[in-house]
Amino acid sequence: MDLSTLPTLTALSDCVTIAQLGENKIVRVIHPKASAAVSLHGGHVISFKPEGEEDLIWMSTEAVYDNKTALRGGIPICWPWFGRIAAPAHGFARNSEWHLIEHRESEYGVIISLGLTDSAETRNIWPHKFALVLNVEITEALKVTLNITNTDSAPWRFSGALHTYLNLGDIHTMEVTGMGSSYIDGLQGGKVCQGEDILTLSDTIDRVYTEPSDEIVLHDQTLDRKLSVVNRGDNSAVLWNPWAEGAKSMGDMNDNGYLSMFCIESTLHADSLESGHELASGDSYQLETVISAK
Ligand code: TA6
Repeated sequence: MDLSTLPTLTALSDCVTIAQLGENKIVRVIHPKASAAVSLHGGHVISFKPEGEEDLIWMSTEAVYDNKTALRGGIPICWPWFGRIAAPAHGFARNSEWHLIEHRESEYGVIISLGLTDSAETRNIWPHKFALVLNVEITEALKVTLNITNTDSAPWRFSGALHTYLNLGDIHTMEVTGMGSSYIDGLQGGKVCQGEDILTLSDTIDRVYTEPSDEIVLHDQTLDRKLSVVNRGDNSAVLWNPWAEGAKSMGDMNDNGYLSMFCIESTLHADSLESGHELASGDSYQLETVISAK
């Protein structure tokens, strides 16, 4: 995506502007170290390009920027649950309008902070009070931290994910290491399986890896680079690619889209709302992912 062509609505500094993309408002960062873009709808990172690199983040060419639809690609914020254990799928955060709290910049890069708190609309879906702050740190690496605070008077439970779509040259020439070997297979009804230490793909995959290493590495032979993913606050890494049939079945993914994307997700996984992570009143939790090119 060429960020520089998006019309500017407001200039916040030399590096940070609010721009328009379809109906969505985008916080656009163009800094000597990296450029990036974050949609206020969804609190959704849609681009991260360190200087001299191709985008590390994949966005679907068919993504719908109508300020209503969850965006296909980027880093969807799945919260207060991951998956289809309740409706809407992956929670409501990726479909909510976030607000810009602040932006800070230095010679090393820019930090954008967005916020989302409960409203009548969110309490109608999930009856709890909360405050989310999303810090997006744009330097030579991209650090995305979701700060979750229980502002209610009683504890509640949650799960979630930073559902990153990585951009790659060709899925057939990709190898992934560091995800561990134990996984729950979403394509086999949640069967617990043991896999290889190196993952290559020739078909769809939808797995929850339950013992990932500190660093997961995607080796992209076509673009001749390695993408490093370091997650914190997670209990698993979800790896997903819909392959050709899955891509065809999605209205917002072009038929060949699956060839150039792979999801490595920082996930706090739970099988149900009831078995999610408990957060006491007044307490906070952080879910994080750090992505860089080597
Ligand atoms: O994270 C993997 C997954 O849960 C898959 O099962 C797949 O459906 C994907 O997310 C995309 O979900 P979405 O609701 O965005 O279509």
